[in-house]
Amino acid sequence: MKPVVPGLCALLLANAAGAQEVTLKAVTAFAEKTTYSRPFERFIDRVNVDGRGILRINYVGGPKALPPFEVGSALKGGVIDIANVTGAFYTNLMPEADAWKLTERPMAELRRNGGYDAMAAIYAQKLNAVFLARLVDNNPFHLYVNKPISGPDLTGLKLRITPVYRDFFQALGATVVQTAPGEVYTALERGVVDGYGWPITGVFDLGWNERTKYRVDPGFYSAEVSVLINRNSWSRLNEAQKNILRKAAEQGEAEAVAEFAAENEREIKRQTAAGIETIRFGDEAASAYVAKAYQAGWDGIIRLSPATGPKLKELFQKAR
Ligand code: 173
Repeated sequence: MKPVVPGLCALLLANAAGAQEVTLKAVTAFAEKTTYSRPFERFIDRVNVDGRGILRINYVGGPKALPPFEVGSALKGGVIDIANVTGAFYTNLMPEADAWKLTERPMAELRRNGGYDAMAAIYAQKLNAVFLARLVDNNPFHLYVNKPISGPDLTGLKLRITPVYRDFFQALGATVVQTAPGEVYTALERGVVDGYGWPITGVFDLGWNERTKYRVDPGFYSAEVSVLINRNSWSRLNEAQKNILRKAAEQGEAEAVAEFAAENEREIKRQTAAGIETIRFGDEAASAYVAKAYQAGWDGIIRLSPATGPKLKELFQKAR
């Protein structure tokens, strides 16, 4: 039947509560259908199945739609409603967001011990956002290089970074240059950089395996990618709509640790098979390397956020 009044049918078919379907605009800071967007794409699918007639996410895409380092301000300003992004990409607005990389406790514990609440307050204040779910965890970062190194001394190396690696790599003597993931391949190809920081997974997504000789072990930190929603967009939702997002968020966050445990293993084998060699430090150098990573990381957070940094450190670091 053709509706006499356009839109009337849709209105009549809307959910039992009588509310109209709400559409939320979403972007990801990582290339579509790659490692760090896939968990978010699953989140969207779940919301759109569960939310039929009530709530729909309109996925407008990745870095082609919006540069990764602009996702934070687009979310804050309400240009987009939902973002899949890592804290390092919006430190310009919220330096504390980069502290997620330093968590040594699972999110379930951080949601109980006040760690989540402390961050949520900063998200509300500085990003005008609600932190819905961490979809990536238990996924260490590594240094990848094209020149061999014999120990944790990076003097003379020029490395591609984001804020995640800046303080650590500089503390080890490296020169650093920040780029979005989309510029890494060209930087390697042209020899603009001697290596880069990146997690254990995702090296194949943009073809970097073709331009990578060595992975340095051990890894350090825990990569974080999360779903955020603009606070005004969140406030406009009714309880049924919020519950659809809460359910998919909870499910995604609960899956992350086991999912990445499996992916990390697969990816190590795949890198080896692709000819990426491992540079492995001895036990003592390895412990010193990881200790320095956390030291430099927390010093950086506390320098940028002297008021909140120490409290986050207490809540995020391993109980000692
Ligand atoms: O290296 C990066 O671009 C980065 O900071 C990051 C963070 C989380 C997941 C993947 C990459």
